[in-house]
Amino acid sequence: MASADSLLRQPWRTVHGIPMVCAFAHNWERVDAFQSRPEDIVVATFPKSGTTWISEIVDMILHGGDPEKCKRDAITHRVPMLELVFPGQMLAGTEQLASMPSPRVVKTHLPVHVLPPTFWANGCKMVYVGRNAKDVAVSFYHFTLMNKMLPHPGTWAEYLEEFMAGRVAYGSWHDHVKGYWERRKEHPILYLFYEDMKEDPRREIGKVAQFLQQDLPAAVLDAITRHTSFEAMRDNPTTNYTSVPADLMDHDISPFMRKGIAGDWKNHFTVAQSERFDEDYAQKMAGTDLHFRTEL
Ligand code: PPS
Repeated sequence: MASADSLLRQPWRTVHGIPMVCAFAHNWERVDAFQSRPEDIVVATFPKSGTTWISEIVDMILHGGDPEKCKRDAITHRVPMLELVFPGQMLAGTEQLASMPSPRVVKTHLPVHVLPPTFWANGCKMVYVGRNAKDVAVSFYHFTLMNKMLPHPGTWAEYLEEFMAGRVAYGSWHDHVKGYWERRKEHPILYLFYEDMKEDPRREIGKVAQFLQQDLPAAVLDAITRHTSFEAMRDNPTTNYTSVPADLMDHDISPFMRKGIAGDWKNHFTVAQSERFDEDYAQKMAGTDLHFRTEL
């Protein structure tokens, strides 16, 4: 295994045809060979789509809306990321998960064709969150500036080209969102949208509770809604990622909990970039009935 320093700002490696964070690509057999349990709950997203938000919501639901129980540990430990590994700094996600009691909540950004087959075979419930591509691109750009496990993104204009071409971690946003959208027809996947969660968080939290067969009183739904607001999660050290070593994530460059809004892309895209993006988007999303809102 390479040393930690030699894994920072490295080019992508390729795993099952998609660009992968260099550190994560080492010993990929650990992911392919991972054994799910039927009661596992998978939280799947393209990066920067509200993964941490939905993870906290699911953990709160499973703990009856008790915020103190959810402050037992950092979100990265309560909801381990399947494919994550960084030598010397963090225990691999697969190892964290192996020692967890059920029901485990498993975070992953893997697209449908890379997710280990065991999750499909065991019929594991999945909660997918999609977020409009323009806001994802902006959020991912800022995250790539502050997260040294990823290659340096260059300028915004350069990064946007990479994003559109699917040359970012986990590959094409378009393929990712469409993959789970199609798979939900044959597998228990609750497909949510970040913009819907912003519009009416309590309504969307109710959908998650129902999907997980947790009958929660109105007061508990209210408590979960308050606890998982952007402001509450930004100020909560167990959800705001400040526990990740600073040499990996530098919040002074851009905080993990950055803005938490729908439509921030308007502050970053030029008119020309937006038009070009829309044209490319129309081609890549042609023929699907999957639609995203880019503003509220
Ligand atoms: S990661 O690294 O892929 O797991 O990141 P992820 O958690 O998917 O996405 C981070 C973005 O989600 C925003 N966020 C929230 N928005 C609204 N409400 C809540 N509670 C919330 N929690 C996190 C976070 O601010 C990132 O978006 P941007 O646009 O960068 O602010």
